[in-house]
Amino acid sequence: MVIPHVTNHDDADITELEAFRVQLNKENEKSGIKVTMLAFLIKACVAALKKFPEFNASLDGEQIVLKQYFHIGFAADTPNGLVVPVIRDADKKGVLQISQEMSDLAKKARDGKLGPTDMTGGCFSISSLGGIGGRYFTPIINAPEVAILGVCKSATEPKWDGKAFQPRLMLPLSLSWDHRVIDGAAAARFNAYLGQILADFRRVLL
Ligand code: CAO
Repeated sequence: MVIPHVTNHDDADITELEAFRVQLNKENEKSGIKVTMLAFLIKACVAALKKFPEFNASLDGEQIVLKQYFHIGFAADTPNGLVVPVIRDADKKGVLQISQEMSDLAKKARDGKLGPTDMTGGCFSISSLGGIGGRYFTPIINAPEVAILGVCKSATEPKWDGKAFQPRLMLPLSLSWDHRVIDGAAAARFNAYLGQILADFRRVLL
């Protein structure tokens, strides 16, 4: 299948979110659950998919099918190659539960033990190279999904606040989308909204 494939790049300020994540991990040290940036990204994407429903869709021939549920796939690198396990109903789960499920699924993936139900039914995917490196890339859409978010390694950068440069932790985002279903303005808005949520997570409550 040939998909007219476009990627928009943007940055999100995750300074406060990363501080919160580090604090949560200190508080939860004994629980054995490590809260990851990817778990927050899944929740942020669910909020963006609710606001921009055309991203939570699939193409069935000429027909656009809008999904009423939020199953989010995440790319996992394994000794046997790339797999995309799916967190089902991510809208109904908290960041701690998503972190735990992701860790279990990533382990299953590395051990080659994922079953077909662990990898099917996704609405939207995230591919994080944050733990490895790089700035931006073009993630390939996981058809029949119509969009995928790529994330690279965050870095502290000087940002002008109107009076002075401030050190801010910036996360590079790369959103690929299917031009038959989505247009460039919507993609830019999706990234901008995602950036707003990641900068101040209270916005998911709005
Ligand atoms: N920026 C900077 N550092 C980051 C980061 C980011 N965006 N995301 C994660 N990190 C850091 C974490 O803080 C952690 O550091 P410590 O070990 O010091 O705590 C380390 O990277 C590992 O991160 P993590 O435990 O949160 O794991 P993860 O959620 O990033 O990754 C998984 C899990 C399964 C996605 C990963 O192992 C993997 O397979 N990544 C590759 C995915 C891939 O191949 N994508 C390309 C597919 S082509 O489209």
